[in-house]
Amino acid sequence: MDYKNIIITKESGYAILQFNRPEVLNAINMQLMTELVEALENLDKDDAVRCVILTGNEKAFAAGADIKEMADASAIEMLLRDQFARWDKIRKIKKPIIAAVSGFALGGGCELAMTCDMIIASETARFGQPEINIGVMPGAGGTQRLTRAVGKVKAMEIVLTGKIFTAEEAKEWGLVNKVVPVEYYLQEAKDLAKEIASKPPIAVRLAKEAVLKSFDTTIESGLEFERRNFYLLFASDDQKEGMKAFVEKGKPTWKGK
Ligand code: DAK
Repeated sequence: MDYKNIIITKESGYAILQFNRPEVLNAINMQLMTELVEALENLDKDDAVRCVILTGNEKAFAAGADIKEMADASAIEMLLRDQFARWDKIRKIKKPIIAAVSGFALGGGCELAMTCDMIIASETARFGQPEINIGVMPGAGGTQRLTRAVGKVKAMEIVLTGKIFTAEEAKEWGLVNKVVPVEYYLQEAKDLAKEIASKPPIAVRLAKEAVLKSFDTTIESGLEFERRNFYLLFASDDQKEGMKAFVEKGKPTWKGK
């Protein structure tokens, strides 16, 4: 595929998908979103890819949706653009996605990072939902995912003031997994991706699915869902291989079957 707004690099076991609009701090326009979703869906079908890293550059993960593209849109134009359908597709990706964030992750950029399954941040990362400062509010999950991650009072403060917060604060509030010096954030994300890529793929897929289920169900049906996925794994060759290797003190070789 010939992409203009993203760059895809494949490494052993994982892929890196880098936003490529540095001149506007990786502001997310419709074309970038279309490319991103298409690329993610293709990587999701690629057996050689077991984990995906989304990243920007040192200065910006993404400074939000492209304000210039939506500034003059009417409500009906926004509706017809149907951008939410594209954003929703990211949620359906089965492979784990790690956001490697440095610099600005604002508005839609912060929402995109939160749509990922894990976030590795550089010390220079800056998060926020500043939509309130331009007359709107978060529109791609900011009020929902942020609230689940940091709790009601913090989310209210962030969304209602639009204030930017640091990587360390994000870590302290439970939004990011790890904060490292800027020289290492991508390497840290790669190490995490490599580790996940070394695990049995079906178990990874069903475990991700079960964790995400916890966001939209009761504890009772979530536990039921988890149990079914757990039982299902006993139908995989990898379960037999993993447990046999443990008993025989060997090393398992995963088939992804
Ligand atoms: N959109 C378009 N261009 C942007 C941009 C953005 N979000 N952010 C930065 N840029 C552009 C700037 O206009 C500038 O371009 P030129 O003027 O050079 O042509 C270039 O990037 C460099 O930016 P600055 O000169 O401003 O750089 P500074 O270092 O001085 O400031 C900053 C960096 C990040 C503090 C500042 O650029 C800034 O405040 N940016 C806007 C941040 C923001 O408000 N983000 C939230 C946008 S609203 C939806 C889904 C999601 C959303 C909406 C709908 N649907 C599914 C329908 C999300 C909405 C948002 O994210």
